[in-house]
Amino acid sequence: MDQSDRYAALDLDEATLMREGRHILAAYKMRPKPGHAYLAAAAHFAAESSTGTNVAVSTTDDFTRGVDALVYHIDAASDELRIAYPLELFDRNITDGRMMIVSFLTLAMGNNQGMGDIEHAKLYDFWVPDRALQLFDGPAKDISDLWRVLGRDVRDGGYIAGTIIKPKLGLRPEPFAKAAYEFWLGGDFIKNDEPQGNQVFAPLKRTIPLVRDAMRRAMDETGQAKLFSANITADDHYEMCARADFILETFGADADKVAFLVDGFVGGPGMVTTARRQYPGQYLHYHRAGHGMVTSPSAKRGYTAYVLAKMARLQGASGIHVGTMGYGKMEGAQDDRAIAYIIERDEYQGPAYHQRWLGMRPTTPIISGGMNALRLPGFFANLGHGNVINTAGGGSYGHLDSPAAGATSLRQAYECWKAGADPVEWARTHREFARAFESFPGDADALYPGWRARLGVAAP
Ligand code: CAP
Ligand code: MG
Repeated sequence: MDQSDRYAALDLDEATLMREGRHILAAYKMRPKPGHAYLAAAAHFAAESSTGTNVAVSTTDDFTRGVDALVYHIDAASDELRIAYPLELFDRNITDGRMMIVSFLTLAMGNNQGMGDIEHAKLYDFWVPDRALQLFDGPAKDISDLWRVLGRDVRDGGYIAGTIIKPKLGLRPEPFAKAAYEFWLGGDFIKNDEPQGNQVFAPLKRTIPLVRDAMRRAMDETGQAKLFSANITADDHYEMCARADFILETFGADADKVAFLVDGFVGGPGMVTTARRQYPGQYLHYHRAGHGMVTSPSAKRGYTAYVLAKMARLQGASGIHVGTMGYGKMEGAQDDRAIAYIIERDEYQGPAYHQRWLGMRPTTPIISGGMNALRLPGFFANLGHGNVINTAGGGSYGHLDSPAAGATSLRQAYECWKAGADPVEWARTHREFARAFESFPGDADALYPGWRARLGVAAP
C-alpha cells in the first residue's frame, strides 16, 4: 500500500523544521528492495517508525495523523532519506518527564530495520532541537573533573595517559593489582578491560581493595593523583549498583579518583542511564564493545559510530571510545575526527545536520585500540589536539622496559607532538619514547623508515 500521501511531505523545508524545533530529524542511507518505489518504501518506513503499519486502520483519527513521522527529503540515486519525527512521539519518564534514548531507538531504529520492502537502512546523523536537548540528562562529569583531580588546568588540562589492564582476562587479584601499580608509576589512568568484572579467578571484592592499595602506593611514590575506571557492567540493575557501591566504599577518601565503566553498547540505554542517574558524582566511561556490528562501514543497517557517540552524550556519558581514526588496530579513518568533534564541542556541523548543544557538558573522546607511543604523534596531528583520554594496553604492557616506561613513552609522544618535533629526533633525548621504537619495530619501520640508523639501533 502506498502511504506516501500521508507519510511524505517533500515540500517541508529542513531549515524551517529546525527553526520551529518541534521535530527530531533523522538522516538515513536507505535502499528499498527491488521492485519497490523509493517514495512508497520511504513512506512505509516512516509509518512503521511512528503511527502506522502496512495497512490503514480504522482507529486512526486526526490527532494520530498530526503526529505522523514525515518523509521530508529523498534522493533515490544516493539512497538518501530524511524523516521528521514529531517530539510528541517520544516516550517521557513518568518520574521526571525527561526523554529517553530507548524510545528514540525504538522508533528511529526499530521495526524499520527489518522490513520486507527495505533492503537496508542506516542512520548516519540525527538532529535534536533545543526542547529535546533540555530533556536529556547529558553528562554529570566531564574531562575537567579528571583534570581537577589530576591537579591540572581545568580548561585545557591536556592528554591523559591511560591503559587497560592486560591480558584482557586471566589475571588473578594479586597480579592484576601489580599490573596496575606498575603502570601508575608512569601513567595517569587505568581502566578495566571491557570483560573484566567478577570472574571466579578474580573476585571483585578481592581485586578492588588490592587495586585501591596499588593506587595509594603509586600516588605516594609519584606524588601524583591516579585514576581508575572500574567496570560495573551487569545485566541486573541491582548487581551493577552493588558493584558500584562496593567500589566507592572501598576507595573511600579516594572515590573521586574512580570512574565507572559501562559496556554501554551491549548493556544498552537502561544500563547507561542507571549508572548516570545513580552515580552522578562519578565520571561515566562508555565502552562501546560490540558497536561494530552496526557501526562498521561494512554494515548497511543500524547506525554509525558518529550517531552512537551523539546518543551517548545525550544519555550522559562523560567519555566514550571514538576509535583511533585509522592510527590504531580497529576499523577507522582520519575523518572519524567528526566523532570526537560532535561530542566535545558546543556545536558542530555533522554529515547532515548542524547540532548545537546549548552548553551540555562535553563527552570526552577516548582513544583506544592498538595505540602506542609511535602512533600518537600522527594521531594528534590529525585530531588537532590532545585533550583526550588515551588507553593503550599493548602500547604500555608491550613496552620492553616496563609498564611505567610504556606510560612515560605515551606522555613523551604527546609532548613530542605539542613541541612540533620530529619523533626520531625527539627519541634522541627521550629514552622511554626511543625504547618504544625497539618495542614496536614493525610500527617503527612503517612510520619512521630509517629510524635504526638515525638512532643507532642495530637490526636484531
Ligand atoms: C584496546 C582495547 C579496547 C578496544 C576498544 C581492547 O586494547 O582494550 O577495548 O580498543 O575499541 O580490548 O582491544 P589495546 P574502541 O590498547 O591493547 O589495543 O576503542 O574502538 O571501542
Ligand atoms: Mg578492551
